[in-house]
Amino acid sequence: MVQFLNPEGEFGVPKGLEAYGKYLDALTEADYLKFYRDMARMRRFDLEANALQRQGQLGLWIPAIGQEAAQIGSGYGVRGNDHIFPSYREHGVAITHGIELMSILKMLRGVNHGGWNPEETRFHLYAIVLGTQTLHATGYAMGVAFDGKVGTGNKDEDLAVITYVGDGATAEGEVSESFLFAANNKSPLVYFCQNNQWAISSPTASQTTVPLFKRGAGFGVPGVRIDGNDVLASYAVTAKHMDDAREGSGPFFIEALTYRIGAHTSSDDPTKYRDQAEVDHWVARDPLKRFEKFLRRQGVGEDFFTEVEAAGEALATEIRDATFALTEPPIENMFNHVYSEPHPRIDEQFEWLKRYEASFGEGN
Ligand SMILES: Cc1ncc(C[n+]2csc(CCOP(=O)(O)OP(=O)(O)O)c2C)c(N)n1
Repeated sequence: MVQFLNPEGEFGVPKGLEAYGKYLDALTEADYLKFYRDMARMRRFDLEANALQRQGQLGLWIPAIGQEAAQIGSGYGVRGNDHIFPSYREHGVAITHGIELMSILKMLRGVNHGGWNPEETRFHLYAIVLGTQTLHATGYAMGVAFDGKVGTGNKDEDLAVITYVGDGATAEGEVSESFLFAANNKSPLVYFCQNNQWAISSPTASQTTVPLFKRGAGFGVPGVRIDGNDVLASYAVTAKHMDDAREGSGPFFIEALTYRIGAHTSSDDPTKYRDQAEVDHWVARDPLKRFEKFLRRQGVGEDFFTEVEAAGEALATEIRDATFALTEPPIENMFNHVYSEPHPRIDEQFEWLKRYEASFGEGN
């Protein structure tokens, strides 16, 4: 397992991992502080969104507490023109790629259709149908190769694709199909699997009899396991395999061992299927605390942590105010993006809905 920071925040590059370790040599103190700021931002956003859901402001919340190192590290390992195909829990990766956080909350309140423009950010839409995003990513990566944007040596033009997938989702047929197509076409694709130990109430052991990082090997997709609670491992391993993919070495699978500390979603009660002792074990391995210990060892002072805390409170206020200010969208939005061209059946349904709404009388 690739690990550079132990749970006490002590840093070391173990023998044999130098090819990954060299990616850390290029990091400056500003990069370290950015990693911490964004991990803390992700956590504060999560806590506030959860509270907003509990107060009836959101239809659903999908917590990612505990997965900050996996997401912020890998998000920063993705560069240049690369494209990202997330599942539905990648709020931290979204932060690293400029997604407006309110657009995630609007989707979970049901006032937009989950739309942001991937062309602006290269961060594609959340995919709730498990595993489908791996096929979307494979198709995109195959297209990149057909367009001749792999392995040319032109750093401004070449690109790779990353897709995020859960441990449970690896059991879906789509993921195996994507392995086959990506390997056979030597596609520039990295799979980043956050093994957070649970697929709702199903433990990882019920999805696989071999470690997940070996799942792709029979298809020709090699893999590695990393400590997903170590932001430096997550960054370095993602950056290296994205570089390799961009240079033409084909697909690769990263299994980041982490833990979902919160519920699967706000509709789930994890106390029904897992023990508190297990949760406590992982809380003691909190990725944010581990990185804080590392930074303090590096000499980062209290002022920085105070500033980050204040920024978190400001973010929380900002998203609360913005959520309370949201208004209902016009009903035609529901019909606007079904087809690219107008369609008589859709027009008919819209007319029916308008008559139905009018039947309640003015002001209803
Ligand atoms: C094809 C499909 N089957 C079932 C579901 C219901 N479902 C939503 S999330 C989930 C568990 C997924 O677990 P995992 O892939 O480990 O990701 P995590 O939620 O832990 O991030 C299930 C079964 C779905 N969304 N899509």
